[in-house]
Amino acid sequence: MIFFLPILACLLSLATALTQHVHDASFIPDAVLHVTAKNVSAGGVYRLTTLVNGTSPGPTLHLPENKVIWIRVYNDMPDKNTTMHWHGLSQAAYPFSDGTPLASQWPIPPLHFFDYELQLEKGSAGTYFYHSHVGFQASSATGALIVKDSGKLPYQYHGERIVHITELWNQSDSIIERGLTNTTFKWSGESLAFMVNGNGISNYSVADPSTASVDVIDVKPSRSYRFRFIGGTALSLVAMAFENHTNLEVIEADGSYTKPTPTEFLQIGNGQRYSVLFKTKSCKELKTLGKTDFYFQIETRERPAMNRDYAILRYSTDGCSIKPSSALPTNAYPKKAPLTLPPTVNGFLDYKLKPLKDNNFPTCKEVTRRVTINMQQVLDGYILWQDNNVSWVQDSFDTLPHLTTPRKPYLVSLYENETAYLPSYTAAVKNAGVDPETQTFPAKIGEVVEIILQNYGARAIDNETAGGLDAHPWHAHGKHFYDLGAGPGKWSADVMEQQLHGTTPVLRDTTMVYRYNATTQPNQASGWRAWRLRIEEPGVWMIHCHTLQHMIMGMQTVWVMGDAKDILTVPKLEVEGFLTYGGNVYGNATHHPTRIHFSELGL
Ligand SMILES: *[C@@H]1O[C@H](CO)[C@@H](O)[C@H](O)[C@H]1NC(C)=O
Ligand SMILES: *[C@@H]1O[C@H](CO)[C@@H](O)[C@H](O)[C@H]1NC(C)=O
Ligand SMILES: *[C@@H]1O[C@H](CO)[C@@H](O)[C@H](O)[C@H]1NC(C)=O
Ligand SMILES: *[C@@H]1O[C@H](CO)[C@@H](O)[C@H](O)[C@H]1NC(C)=O
Ligand SMILES: *[C@@H]1O[C@H](CO)[C@@H](O)[C@H](O)[C@H]1NC(C)=O
Ligand SMILES: *[C@@H]1O[C@H](CO)[C@@H](O)[C@H](O)[C@H]1NC(C)=O
Ligand SMILES: *[C@@H]1O[C@H](CO)[C@@H](O)[C@H](O)[C@H]1NC(C)=O
Ligand SMILES: *[C@@H]1O[C@H](CO)[C@@H](O)[C@H](O)[C@H]1NC(C)=O
Ligand SMILES: *[C@@H]1O[C@H](CO)[C@@H](O)[C@H](O)[C@H]1NC(C)=O
Ligand SMILES: *[C@@H]1O[C@H](CO)[C@@H](O)[C@H](O)[C@H]1NC(C)=O
Ligand SMILES: *[C@@H]1O[C@H](CO)[C@@H](O)[C@H](O)[C@H]1NC(C)=O
Ligand SMILES: *[C@@H]1O[C@H](CO)[C@@H](O)[C@H](O)[C@H]1NC(C)=O
Ligand SMILES: [Cu+2]
Repeated sequence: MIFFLPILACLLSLATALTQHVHDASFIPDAVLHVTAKNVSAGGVYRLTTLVNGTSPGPTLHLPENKVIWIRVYNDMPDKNTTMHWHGLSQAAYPFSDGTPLASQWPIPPLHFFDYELQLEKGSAGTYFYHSHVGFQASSATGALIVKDSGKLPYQYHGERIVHITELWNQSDSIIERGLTNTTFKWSGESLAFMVNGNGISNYSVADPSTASVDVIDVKPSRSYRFRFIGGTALSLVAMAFENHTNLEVIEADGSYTKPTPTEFLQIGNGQRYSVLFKTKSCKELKTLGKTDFYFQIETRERPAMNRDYAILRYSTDGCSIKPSSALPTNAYPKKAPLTLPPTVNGFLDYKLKPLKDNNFPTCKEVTRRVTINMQQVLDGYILWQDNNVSWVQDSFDTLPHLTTPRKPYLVSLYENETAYLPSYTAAVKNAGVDPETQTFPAKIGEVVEIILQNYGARAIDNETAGGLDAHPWHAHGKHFYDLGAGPGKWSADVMEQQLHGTTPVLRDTTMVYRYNATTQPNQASGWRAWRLRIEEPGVWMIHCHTLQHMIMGMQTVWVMGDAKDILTVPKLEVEGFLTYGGNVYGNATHHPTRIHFSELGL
């Protein structure tokens, strides 16, 4: 780090020269997204839904690496805040761009817009998605984000298909959020259906048959495709497979290429992505099978209720001398499930995935500090989730008045130099990694931190929830972590090292903490996962469970990586417009936003 010091000093002096740009009509963003809330029908069910450009999922973004990108996000809702998070992409050079309210930015107020300045790191080509980070909005306000390969592709294929999986709910985001944070707790219920690219059929009464139809994925015979799976579910872990197509090969996980890893099915947690090489049948094989339509079956795992949903893989038979078989219906499910999917695999693809290229995995000796995050459901008037005894939420302060989460984004507080919000590294180290004052996890640039995510049986006072366990998909913002794998019971260094032996951990941004059993004793350790992080990118980064219900109920941590001089790359005067809710970096119908371009720092 010492090498950077003279450069930083030079940048700071340069910084004062940054221009304030008015983003008037002459400013053309690379992409524009409009967030609205409308009563629309999907899967046959009407619901007040948060949409992007009028649909869920919203439009797919195809973005280049290593180039500055501006995305303008309009909050067209008259009564709701929103933000946009670029899931899996690190925006270290653009500190206000991560889309996390109360962490890295104020939310975009109703009827305002915000220009996100992004740069996608060289080597980040892969599969991502964007989603709102406010309340339950991400359940539908989301879309695929593909970072295009710049050089030669490591794998060859004829075409690509996106399989973006979300869930359907029958109540609005606000009602679900209100129920979860009320003293009179009201569970959201389980989802009504899985949606593939926005299409599916509700498992509850269909009010609008015109939208109750499954997704059709069109392919041609004798081709290879890259299927990009996006786990955009709010709540459920999902298992899925194709009928008669079991020769899948995973080639990418969370934006990093892997060596080809064969699998017959996929199990995807909320926030995870996989690319899979998929070889289609030849005309001859289709003839033998006697069909050209195949079911793609998808099922809930680790939840009390089971949804079983479908899409259809449909072959075009142009150029094949076969008659197309009678097509499968798109408006009804098969009477009997065509596939028997395996039960939960605790450790799906763990230790199997290998990075395509050396990824600078830090050895055990390089680890400078270990932080254990103990996660647990608690009942203290409210039903909440705690990480090391902290429940951290982004809103609902009127219904959760006793929570002491700061009400101002940490990045703003850091710029304002309010001591009450500056995390104390020393205090945190003495308190399981979390600074009691700010409720953040501080880390120093240059550290190699091992994070142990430890699942615990619920500490609850009623008999029904005591000892309860859930599976949790944990997601890290910022730089990706090296995934060290997982196991049952309580973490132990010996067991972990033994399991790691001879394997080559991959970089991920979301991996599963499994539960191994639905219940255990209260305060009983039941399941762990471990990560290693090279702390190299300064910023305010969230690390949280990606189950939206759990996030709303407090299952989130905020990390402050680097100290003030690492994080505050420009003088306060230049970011004044970011420091107040609705400040002048947020545009509206009558005001063009004014702001500096962090890219002019040349970081
Ligand atoms: C979203 O909608 C706006 C307005 O209709 C349009 O200008 C923009 O191109 C759309 N965005 C994408 C990514 O398609
Ligand atoms: C949404 O619209 C449908 C059809 O017009 C209507 O039946 C339903 O009550 C509306 N739902 C809400 C939540 O407004
Ligand atoms: C929007 O966010 C601001 C700042 O956090 C907050 O004061 C306000 O209550 C929020 N508004 C809504 C409608 O949630
Ligand atoms: C949502 O679905 C559940 C289960 O069928 C039902 O009890 C509830 O009334 C539905 N809520 C709304 C708002 O439709
Ligand atoms: C909390 O729940 C109670 C009972 O269901 C309800 O009357 C109240 O309106 C809810 N509060 C909020 C803020 O939603
Ligand atoms: C629909 O939901 C019910 C109740 O959870 C469940 O028993 C049934 O299997 C579901 N059906 C499908 C097709 O998912
Ligand atoms: C195709 O899949 C069905 C299950 O959907 C199975 O019954 C059948 O045996 C499979 N055919 C072949 C040739 O594998
Ligand atoms: C959490 O609180 C319990 C008591 O309620 C205490 O025993 C435990 O040490 C605390 N854990 C952490 C990590 O602060
Ligand atoms: C923050 O305030 C302290 C005094 O309270 C001062 O010593 C320090 O230089 C300030 N830091 C910045 C980045 O302004
Ligand atoms: C829990 O169960 C025990 C015995 O099964 C019973 O005595 C106790 O009253 C129950 N407590 C609650 C809060 O329901
Ligand atoms: C798993 O849960 C069942 C009840 O759901 C219980 O009987 C059993 O003891 C549990 N096993 C462990 C290892 O906790
Ligand atoms: C539009 O933005 C300007 C500048 O931030 C602000 O003064 C004005 O109140 C805003 N208008 C509305 C309707 O929010
Ligand atoms: Cu969770």
